[in-house]
Amino acid sequence: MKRVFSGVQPTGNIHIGNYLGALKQFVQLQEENDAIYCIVDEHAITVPQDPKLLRQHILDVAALYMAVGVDPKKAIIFVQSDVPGHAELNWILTCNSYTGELSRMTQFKQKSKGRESAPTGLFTYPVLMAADILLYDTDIVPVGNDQKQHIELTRDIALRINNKYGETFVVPEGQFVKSGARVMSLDDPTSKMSKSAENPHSRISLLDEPSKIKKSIMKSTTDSEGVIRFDVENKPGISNLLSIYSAFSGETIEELVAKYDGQGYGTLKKDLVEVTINALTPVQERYKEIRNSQELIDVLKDGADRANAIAEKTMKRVKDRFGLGL
Ligand code: AQP
Repeated sequence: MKRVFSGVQPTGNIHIGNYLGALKQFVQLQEENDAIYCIVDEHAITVPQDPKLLRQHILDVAALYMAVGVDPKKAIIFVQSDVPGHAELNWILTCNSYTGELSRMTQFKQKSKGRESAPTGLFTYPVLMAADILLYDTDIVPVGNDQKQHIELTRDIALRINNKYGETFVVPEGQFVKSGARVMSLDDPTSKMSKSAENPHSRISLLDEPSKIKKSIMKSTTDSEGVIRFDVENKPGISNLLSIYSAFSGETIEELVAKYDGQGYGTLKKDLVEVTINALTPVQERYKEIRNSQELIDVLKDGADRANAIAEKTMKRVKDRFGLGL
């Protein structure tokens, strides 16, 4: 059995990019692996958060994990800050990473753009992510394409420490889906769909009402050519809609292009609205049952206990290698 680990930040409502890029894989991978899924609240505070809202979002994300099909009988579900090992290992890894490699992280460059001075947490965020992964001797990390660079950094840090201190960490691999690994923004298909983007019509959240889903898709940015074909460079909007459609329906891009041959963008968008609503309705129903239940709290408490037991073993090994403590 392989160990699978991944996480989502409780920075807002999960959108279809998070779902198609990461969560859908969480559900598939829990079947034949030893899966651990985290709500990474310590990552969320790299940018200012309203404390009351953050607590709500932690529970929202946990309920959405279960609503999309993550099963607490098959996978551990827990909140990052309930396991102190994340912050502890983060420091040890920070002492073994370099400002040069962290400066090259594109996500940091984007999030700190235009600022003279950025929060240190935003800069060292990829090291905390490395700690999250290495703490659990992870083999596979299911994530969206935007995390590729961070997985590479995690591997570099793990190999660096293994070479210097002897075998300490399992060196993990990222796992990316074919369709939906990078869902783009609906209003600007050259940038990725994001929870924190200002325009709510740039994304579809898993909890959006059908009327909102319809509006966001129907007004999504396309082009003036009027031909439905997959061409990310010249037709990023239509290509994005085709990718989302394919990821939800299971039809290949080629099948979709043939199906819509000679038809207008309006028809494609209308059908995509239906496909999306059909995919999200059962998730929303299950979410309503779970969100305010005691079951959710019990799952997170039990998950934290089980995650802690694994993390403590790793920390003991790491401290031994580094000569820390008694
Ligand atoms: N647009 C996307 N397409 C495919 N996968 C995506 N992911 C994020 N955006 C897309 C994947 O979702 C998982 C959880 O992401 P996260 O919450 O940890 O952080 P993020 O990548 O920073 O996501 P957002 O939505 O853009 O959040 P904000 O706006 O708060 O920064 C990851 O596996 C990620 O790859």
